[in-house]
Amino acid sequence: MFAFPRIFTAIAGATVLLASTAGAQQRRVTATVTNLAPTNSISFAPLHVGFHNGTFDSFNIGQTAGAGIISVAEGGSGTQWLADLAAIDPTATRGTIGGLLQPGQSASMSFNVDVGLNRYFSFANMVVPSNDFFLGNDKPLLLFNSAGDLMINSILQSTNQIWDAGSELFDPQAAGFVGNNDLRTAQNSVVAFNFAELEGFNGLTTGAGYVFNSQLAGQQNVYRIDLTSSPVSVPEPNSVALLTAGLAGLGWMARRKRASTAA
Ligand SMILES: [Ca+2]
Ligand SMILES: [Ca+2]
Repeated sequence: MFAFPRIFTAIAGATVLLASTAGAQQRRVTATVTNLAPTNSISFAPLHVGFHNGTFDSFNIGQTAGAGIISVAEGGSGTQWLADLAAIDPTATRGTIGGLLQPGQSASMSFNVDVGLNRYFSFANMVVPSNDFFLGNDKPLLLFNSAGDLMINSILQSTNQIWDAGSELFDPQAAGFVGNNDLRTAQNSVVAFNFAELEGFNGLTTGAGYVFNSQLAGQQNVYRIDLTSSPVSVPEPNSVALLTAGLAGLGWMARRKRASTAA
């Protein structure tokens, strides 16, 4: 009388939970980032990413950058950017990949993504050295189709896609990675493409110890995000039903045993 109903209630609860997880189109998504820039050229701060429902818009070309993007571009921090994303879409999957990524280096991270809800992708990181340069997507990128399949396997970023946040004036003395990052002079401008200014850092010693040499030309690939997706393994409904029946059977046997012992 006592043990069996309690076991049954617990199993019924577990069944409901597994069924709702299976219906949520969960995928295991692995993102690998690679710095394609020449040796001694630009490095990148950790990449902040979000898989979301498409309502989060990180910034707009030709407009003043928000606090989230300014924080990424001037100091590499994703705290504000990730909080902004969570405020717009509380169901988003968010994270930060790797550490300082020097030329030739890669880093990976895996995420559980509900691709039924969160089919879009946004990313942002700081380009170093710089005062306020960053990589990021102006418009949310549609990654998954309605069946939950990954439609984009690789996101390439070239020199022509390096943004200037427009928030801090170019000044090597105040630039992250070669100067004092606590200093800044407000630029009061808007988000625009800019990689030419990076040559202004040539010959300066970076925080990683190498002497910077931009070597960058137009249309040159500098960064890649590779994406893979696989189903998250959850028990099939049939095996859940069998497990439930099996455990219920065990509970029934235990009850029988107790009953016969008592008799
Ligand atoms: Ca935008
Ligand atoms: Ca600037």
